[in-house]
Amino acid sequence: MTSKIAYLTFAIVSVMIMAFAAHAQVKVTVDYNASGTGGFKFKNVPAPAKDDAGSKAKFVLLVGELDPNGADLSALTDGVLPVNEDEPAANLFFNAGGSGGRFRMDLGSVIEIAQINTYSWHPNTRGPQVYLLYASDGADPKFNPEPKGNTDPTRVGWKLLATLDTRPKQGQGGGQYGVSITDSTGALGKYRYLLFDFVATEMEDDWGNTFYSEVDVVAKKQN
Ligand SMILES: [Ca+2]
Repeated sequence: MTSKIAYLTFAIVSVMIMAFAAHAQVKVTVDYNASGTGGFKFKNVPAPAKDDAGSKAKFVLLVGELDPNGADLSALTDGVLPVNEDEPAANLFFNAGGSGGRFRMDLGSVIEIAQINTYSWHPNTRGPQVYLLYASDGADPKFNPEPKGNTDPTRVGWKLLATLDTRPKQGQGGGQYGVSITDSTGALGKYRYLLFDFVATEMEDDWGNTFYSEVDVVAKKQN
């Protein structure tokens, strides 16, 4: 029994090291305004853009249900932002009581991506962002464009770009968040598809699914 546990520990540590090596260049910048600002202006993370490369993306919901009190997936790229801290109709969020969900964005063609930025706003536990982000150019012969259920995207042609969690160590984390995912080389890579696994910030009550206001995909400027 002891040796089995020791083996498992070793296996987990190995996976963590490999994951670190594969994604060492990806940088996640998190910015926060406790009371929020009009237009989501942050110190480091750029304010949301209207004409970014994600603005015409097509969405497919793969796992989970959207909350009928919120907007649909297209609200993530419409360039329209909530003007106050608790505005369900201006945000995308998964259904009350659920643990989150998964959706895919199709950018229409392969583009070189410089940044992926996500924005959220809520007065308490639905403010912080917790998600996994995968990307693919669709070229892998094993590529599954719609991995559902418990399918691990990395086994069907997707690359895990980032895992992030902006929850504070203490408190509910209410406020406005901007997250920017970049790479030290200036580009995250060439991708057509993005897959988000949004995770609820808590399951102590039914209100843990984050109010996401916008997702921007910034193409790398070509020389
Ligand atoms: Ca929006």
